[in-house]
Amino acid sequence: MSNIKVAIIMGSESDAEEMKPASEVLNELGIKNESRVISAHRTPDRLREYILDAEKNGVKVFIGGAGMAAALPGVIAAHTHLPVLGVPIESKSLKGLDSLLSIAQMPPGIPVGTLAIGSAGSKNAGLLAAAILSLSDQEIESKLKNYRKKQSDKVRKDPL
Ligand code: RP5
Repeated sequence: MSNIKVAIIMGSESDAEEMKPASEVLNELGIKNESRVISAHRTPDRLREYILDAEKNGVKVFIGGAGMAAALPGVIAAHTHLPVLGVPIESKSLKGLDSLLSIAQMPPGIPVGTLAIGSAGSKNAGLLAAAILSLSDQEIESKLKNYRKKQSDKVRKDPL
């Protein structure tokens, strides 16, 4: 892992499509990131090792995407003091409400910043990671401001 600032971890390969907007927006802002499939319950040892290595190698923000019981973001947060952003994956049976409540309802002491369900949350997790990095990186700050300006400029001013 070299120069990677944001580590995106998802619980299953089946989460990849919904998690893609996070890496896309980070790439657009020129922020190095890497996406991995590591499950909190199927590969717990691999998860712990990855988080500890990532911290040592200079990762600053973790994004965790998971569905159903969605323990992953909380387990990431258990292993690091760095900011962890959680993306609830839209599950089949409960449409992601299960994942949302699991990720948002962290007991006090170990926080996970919880985003919206699915690809909207994933994109916002990427943008929020960029905002966190912008606190100590002027280049990211200016790219993020420019991204926001372009977004504002696209909103129609004339009446429909
Ligand atoms: C969670 O269980 C994953 O994040 C995924 O959203 C869900 C189902 O996983 P698969 O059975 O599709 O691998 O751990």
